[in-house]
Amino acid sequence: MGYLNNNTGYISDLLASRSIIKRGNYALITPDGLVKNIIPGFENCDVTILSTPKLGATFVDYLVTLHQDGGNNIGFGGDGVETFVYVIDGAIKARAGEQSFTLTQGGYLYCPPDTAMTFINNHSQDSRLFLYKRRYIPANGHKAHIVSGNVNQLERIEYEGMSDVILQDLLPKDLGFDMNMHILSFTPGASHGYIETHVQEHGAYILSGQGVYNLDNEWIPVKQGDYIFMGAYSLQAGYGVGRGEAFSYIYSKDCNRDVEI
Ligand code: UGY
Ligand code: MN
Repeated sequence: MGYLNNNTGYISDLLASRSIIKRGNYALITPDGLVKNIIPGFENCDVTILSTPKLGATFVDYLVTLHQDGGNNIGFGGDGVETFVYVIDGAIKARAGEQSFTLTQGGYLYCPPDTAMTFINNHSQDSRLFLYKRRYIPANGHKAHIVSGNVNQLERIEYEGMSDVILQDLLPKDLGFDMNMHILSFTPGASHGYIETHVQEHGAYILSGQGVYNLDNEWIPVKQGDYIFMGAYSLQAGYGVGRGEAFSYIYSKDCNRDVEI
């Protein structure tokens, strides 16, 4: 195990961190404390585990850096576990059953629970991935299927009537899917229209910009490279701040299922 950003050894400043962990409620995980995890099947990769059931999530998120020829060749997911991969930067070749895909920056692949995915970075520059898995919840008469696309080609939807907040839906609105992935982008000064309080969970990776985020009614500065877990009922909303880039994050959200009692 080692630190992800290779920032190890003697330090020249005070030990401090912006990360916050409130198990079962929310977490802000900043890049500086992230470590590399060894996971069977992941070769020549730096894998960092983010949300897990130990934090209170029903899903697992990972940040993966693939070095040359790095990847997962034995299969990630399947056997009842759905998976999703998003290319933050770089380019990979991925497979889902018999189908193969070339995914460049903004490219993504969803595999339903009966299909494991494999992927490889077959060139010399590193590629970085946001990776997700969750045990699929079936619904009678409906089925999920393989989906691949690129966010650079996706429709940009004005979010809840606000032209400076843009939503992109990465997966179909289809009852076969028990989760979706979205990207939400705020130009500086834009915000949610209200503080959300909902049963659905999110794992959000900040792709660009800076924001001030309300987590359980604490306003917290966040920026590109930070990761946020929002548990069920965790109060949440954000403002885009800064001078340039949109504050933009990719996030998962469970959907289309009743609550088990
Ligand atoms: O879809 C959502 O629940 C989303 N608006 N939540 C969020 O951005 N924290
Ligand atoms: Mn939400």
